[in-house]
Amino acid sequence: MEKFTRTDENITENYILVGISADADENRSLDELEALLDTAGAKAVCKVTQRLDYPDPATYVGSGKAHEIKSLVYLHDATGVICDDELSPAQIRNLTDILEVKVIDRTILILDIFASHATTNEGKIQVEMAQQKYRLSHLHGLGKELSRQGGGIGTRGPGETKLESDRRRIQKRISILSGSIARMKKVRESNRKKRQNEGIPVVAVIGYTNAGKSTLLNRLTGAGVLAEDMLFATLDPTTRICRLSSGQNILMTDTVGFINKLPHNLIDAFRSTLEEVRYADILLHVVDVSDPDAEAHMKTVYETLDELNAANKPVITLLNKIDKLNDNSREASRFIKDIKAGHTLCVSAFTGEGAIDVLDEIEKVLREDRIFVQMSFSYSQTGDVEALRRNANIVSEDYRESDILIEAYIPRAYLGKYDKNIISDGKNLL
Ligand SMILES: Nc1nc2c(ncn2[C@@H]2O[C@H](COP(=O)(O)OP(=O)(O)OP(=O)(O)O)[C@@H](O)[C@H]2O)c(=O)[nH]1
Ligand SMILES: [Mg+2]
Repeated sequence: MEKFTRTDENITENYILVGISADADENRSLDELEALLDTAGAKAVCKVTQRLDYPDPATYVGSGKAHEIKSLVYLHDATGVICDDELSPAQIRNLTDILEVKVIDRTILILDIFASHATTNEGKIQVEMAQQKYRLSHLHGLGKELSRQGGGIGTRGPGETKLESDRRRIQKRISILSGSIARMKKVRESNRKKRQNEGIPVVAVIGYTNAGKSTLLNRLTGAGVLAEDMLFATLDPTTRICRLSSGQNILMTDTVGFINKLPHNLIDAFRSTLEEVRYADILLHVVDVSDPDAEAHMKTVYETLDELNAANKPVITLLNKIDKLNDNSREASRFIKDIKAGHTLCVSAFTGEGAIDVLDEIEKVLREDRIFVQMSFSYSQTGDVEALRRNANIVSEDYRESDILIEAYIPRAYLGKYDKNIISDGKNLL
């Protein structure tokens, strides 16, 4: 896919970026906002940070600052102003009155990028759901913007019409979308059940956006997933099969990237897609170690996992992009510890350095997480025995008169599945 460029109108939008920070000299969040803006095809002309602990409830920045920004708008002939946090309807209204240009926020920008990157029906519906919810909760503030002609950030995705300012219509649309999302959730659940019955372990590749998740999936499985230097290139999870050196197959799933201040409506709307993470056996956490904010990114990833109730899983952290580091930083990166991860490796998904070790590490974690069990199957359950052979290390099989007695190391995750067959368990492999 080509990098997203504005095709719906032939203008480049120029924005003034506004943020608040406890430390006004360094506001890397605004650099990230600039990267998001770039991904959306617009340009940052100037960045303004005000030192504040909390946003001003009326105007986000103080009203004096807002008037300063107004002169900057004239100076740079800016199309609009974008604030680095989600604004309340009142903040949008008041700032628009002062600045007399379009005022948007980080949430609407992220929603806009998601809208233009969603390719599958499921992805599109989920993004629209988040957008409609945002519109519904910001109707008072967005009144002017919604009827504005000309489009631009915040108006892509579901067709922008005057009717969308009608609360009831938005609510009706939300209820239609909820129905579709519930149906898609059912399909996902039944697919997941099928996969669980086949007993192939699932490894979810997670991490901050642009960390190299898709590049890694491509490297390990030859998946051919779009990997680009842009934020949120991947919205729809791709799952590929991958064979470990022991011969065991695993499923690897690429996922949507996380970002600081990821809008809650988006997390909610994408919950069924993100459930893939919740039901994975192992999380492969990809970190761009060449990014000066790598550690803050890891923190954001774990906070998002918490929100998804997916925090308590074996994690293998990959310090990726080591090819971009000089020898000294390479050495230093070996000391970066991810305290939440049981295993940490340095890799380059791009050059392939360390990629083989990743598969070996997955194998090790899968083995660690196995339990020795004795099981009994009736002769009518030979299908289950067949499935067991594919995902367990069988120690012995005894075809007795009334049943088949099997001793095996099975993944801990499958204890529940074979609940009725297990006679005794307990002895760990390692
Ligand atoms: N130098 C270098 N670049 C890498 C490496 N891994 C990924 N990249 C680059 O980083 C950019 C982002 O890679 P992706 O694989 O799309 O990242 P992602 O985590 O899937 O990103 P999203 O889907 O947008 O969340 C691309 O330009 C890749 O070529 C690496 O090991 N070294
Ligand atoms: Mg990706």
